[in-house]
Amino acid sequence: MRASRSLGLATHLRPVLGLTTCLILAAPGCSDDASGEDDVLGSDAADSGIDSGFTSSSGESGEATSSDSSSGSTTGPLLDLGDSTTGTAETGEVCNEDVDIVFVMDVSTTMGPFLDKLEQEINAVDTALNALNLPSPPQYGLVVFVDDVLISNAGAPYTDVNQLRMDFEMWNNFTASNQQVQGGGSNSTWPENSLDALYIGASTFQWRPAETTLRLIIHTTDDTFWDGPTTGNGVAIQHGYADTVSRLQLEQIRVFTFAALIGGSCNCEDVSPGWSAPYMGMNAIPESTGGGWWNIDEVLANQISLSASIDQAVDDTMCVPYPPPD
Ligand SMILES: [Ca+2]
Ligand SMILES: [Ca+2]
Repeated sequence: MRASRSLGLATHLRPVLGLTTCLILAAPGCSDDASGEDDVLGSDAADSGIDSGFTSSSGESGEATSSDSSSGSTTGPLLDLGDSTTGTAETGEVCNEDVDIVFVMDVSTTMGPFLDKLEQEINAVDTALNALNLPSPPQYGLVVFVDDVLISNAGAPYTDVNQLRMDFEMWNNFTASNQQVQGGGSNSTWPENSLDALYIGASTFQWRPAETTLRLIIHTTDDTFWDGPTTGNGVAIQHGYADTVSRLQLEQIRVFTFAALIGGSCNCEDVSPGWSAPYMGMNAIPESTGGGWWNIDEVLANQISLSASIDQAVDDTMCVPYPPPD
């Protein structure tokens, strides 16, 4: 069992990605080019000023209220990078991997405003990635879900970010319909099918080799999820929570989630389990996969930059070894 620790890495957001510091000597793809960049990782979440939504199981659980304006920052992702990136001398080596990002998007009706932002900011994300001088251009994928799931391009990558943006726009317009993504009827239930969507993203997208590729899922939802196998809103839900986590880990995919704390029909339900808090005794999915979590409501309130958050997810995980399964 590894010594899991949640790190509040984002005491500052870096809007422009520079050279990524390779923190681990033995990480694949590391070059020998030494750089003096000092990529400081807070060795203790308490030092960072970031409230850790993963580790707190107290009444403060998931409260992402850190807006430490004195440091000019907003809340960053809560990252769990395993236990090997802190407490050791940093090598300062420069390292680059290819980057594959699959967007796994809830397209139920309330998600329109978030998709507006994604549509507006995806080009900035792509520009920042291209500025990293990656071995080859970034590739993207798209999975959309309500109670059912659809993977775009049959799992083939988008190589043109403008095509991806047009598909974001199409699905953004779709949200107003309150329909299922495969056209099977309307959505009358609050839970959505995040798990099958994550699973299909992991299993069906044409990822490049894990040995040379940073594999990221950017997942968004503002609600809870069906835990399969079951039937939800008349749709067969295939996969359960543990099953989904195992597949993500097998494929070495990190999940970065933009999700809510409070939601449901009363707008009073705790919707954090699985995303920023444990779910039925299991770690949150971002924590289990070496990813991170942001509060979607802070993005919508312009307290967090969507594009800077995604850039930072890449910057903080590039060449960092995938955490061993719990
Ligand atoms: Ca919904
Ligand atoms: Ca539903």
